[in-house]
Amino acid sequence: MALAIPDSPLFAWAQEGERTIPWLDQFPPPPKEIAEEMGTDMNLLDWQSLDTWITPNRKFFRANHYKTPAIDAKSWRLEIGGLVDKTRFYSLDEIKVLPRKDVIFAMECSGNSGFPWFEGGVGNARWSGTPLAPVLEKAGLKKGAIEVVFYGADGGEETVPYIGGGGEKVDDIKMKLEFARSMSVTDALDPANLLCYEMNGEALPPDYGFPVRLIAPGWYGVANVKWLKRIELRDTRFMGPFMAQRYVTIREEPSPNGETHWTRMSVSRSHVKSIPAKVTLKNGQYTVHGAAWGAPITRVEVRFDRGPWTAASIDESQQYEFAWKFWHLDWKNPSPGEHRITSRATDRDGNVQPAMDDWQIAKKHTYWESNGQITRTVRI
Ligand SMILES: Nc1nc2c(c(=O)[nH]1)N[C@H]1C(S)=C(S)[C@@H](COP(=O)(O)O)O[C@H]1N2
Ligand SMILES: [Mo]
Repeated sequence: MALAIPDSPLFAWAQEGERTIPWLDQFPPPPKEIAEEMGTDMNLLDWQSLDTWITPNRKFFRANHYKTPAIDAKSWRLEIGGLVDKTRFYSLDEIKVLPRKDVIFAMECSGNSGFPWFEGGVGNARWSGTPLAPVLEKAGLKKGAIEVVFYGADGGEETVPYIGGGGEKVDDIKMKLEFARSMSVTDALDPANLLCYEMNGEALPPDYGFPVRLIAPGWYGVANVKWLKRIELRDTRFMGPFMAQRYVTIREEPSPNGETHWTRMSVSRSHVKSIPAKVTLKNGQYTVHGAAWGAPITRVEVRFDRGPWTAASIDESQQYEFAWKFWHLDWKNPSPGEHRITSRATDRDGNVQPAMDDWQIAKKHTYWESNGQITRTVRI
């Protein structure tokens, strides 16, 4: 199933003769240590210069926890093992001859908006590969298999505290760490998941997972394991650090009887989100442009300062469940001076993007899954 690529400037973005009014609150660049730790600069999206609906590969953000592994496509094999009838190794050519499928998916890092410098950790690309489910089914899932673990070829060494049953530290264990994430068998068999080998019609570039990565539409970036090397079926839940330590959302959740439950959940599916991307001026008309993603979007509203919420126009010319949507709103006769612009999106299930002081965000104690409403400031 091939899709026509709608990558031309769309829906009144980047029109001739328009001027972008710069935000007063520009995001600072990522701190140097972060860029160094990541082994690559993160190449974050610049919202004000965004002018295509598809994010070109050279403008797509990067999030690497270790060095990008050098992989020789000829000798590379993907292992499907563990609780399967027969362990199988696929070469890249063997994957490429399987049925091909495309998905346009706006992938966001779950840390996006969790730090002041981090607002450009999202991009909308066309990913191509072969559906994962038939590959798993062909391997023959053994009775008792409940978990699918995806291992990347990257990793490092880590000293892991060994905590006893009483919460006491027993020892430090130095272990070899492979980047890995898991899903339940049910989630892994979702027909949307791809063993992906192309990004916007090119072979996956090295930093983006060459030769094959998992693409899990509807999940935060971290679930989309790059440089896949092994897929393993297990009969117990997987507790690797990228599931159970480093990407964990700690939140106080209200319950119907008025109690508060503290929860510690592994980052998984993404949530409804939007951002005012830029304000433009053309022939005396101010327009706010933005994007919305994280779940299928049905409504976007904008407010100026503390004014009422006003519905924005959503570009419905692109109907893709997992893609982002662009929206805009003409801003009639803004008064001179500083103004604050906030957007909020609503998804197909009726979930509304929370305000920063709603409990979902205010009672969240870790920076992941920061889908609160974003406010930007501009001077007219
Ligand atoms: N093997 C591997 N896969 C990975 C990562 C990683 O460090 N190693 N980073 C994850 C995170 S946190 C994100 S946000 C996305 C980023 O994908 P991108 O670099 O293609 O934008 O990849 C995910 N997959
Ligand atoms: Mo991420």
